[in-house]
Amino acid sequence: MPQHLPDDAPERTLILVKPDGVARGLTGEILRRIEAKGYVLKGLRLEVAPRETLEQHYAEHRGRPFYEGLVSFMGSGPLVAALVEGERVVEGMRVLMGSTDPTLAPAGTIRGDLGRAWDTPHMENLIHGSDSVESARREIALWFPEAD
Ligand code: D4T
Repeated sequence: MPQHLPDDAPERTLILVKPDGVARGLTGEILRRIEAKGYVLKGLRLEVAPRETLEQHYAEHRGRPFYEGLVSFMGSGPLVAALVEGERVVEGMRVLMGSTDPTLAPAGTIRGDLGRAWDTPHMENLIHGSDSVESARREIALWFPEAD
C-alpha cells in the first residue's frame, strides 16, 4: 500500500486493456464487466505505452522467448490503463479475466468469452491484471504515479 494511504484503504489493482482488446473494439465490453462486478474505476487512460514502461512492466519476463514479441505487441497500438478498486479486487480480477491462455480460459471469463489463439508467437489475451497485491503496488506506481 502506498505510504500515505491507511492500512485499511480499499485494495487496488492495475488493469490494462491490451492493444488487441482496444483494436477489436472491446474496451467498453471489458470495462463493463469490471464495473458490473462492482469494482470501481479510479483512473483511466488511453495511450500508446512507451517501450520503457513496457520493459519495466514485464521485467520478470526479460530473456524468455516470447519477451520481445510481447513488448512489441504491447506497444503496437493504444492500450487502456485502468486503476481499479474494490474488496479483494486483485484475486477477483484474476477470476474475471480467466487463465493466461485464452483458448483454455473458461467460458464466462473475459479471456474465455472474447479471446482465442492467433497466429502469433506470443499470446494476445486482451487484458492484464496484477497477479498479487505486491505486484499491484509496483504496477500502480509505474502506470499511475500520481495516484501512488
Ligand atoms: P498478464 O501479466 O498479461 O496479465 O498475463 P498473466 O499474468 O495471465 O500471465 P503471465 O504474467 O505469465 O504472462 C504475461 C504475458 O506474457 C504473455 N505470454 C505469457 C506469452 O506470450 N507467452 C507465454 O508463454 C506466456 C507464459 C501473455 C501474458
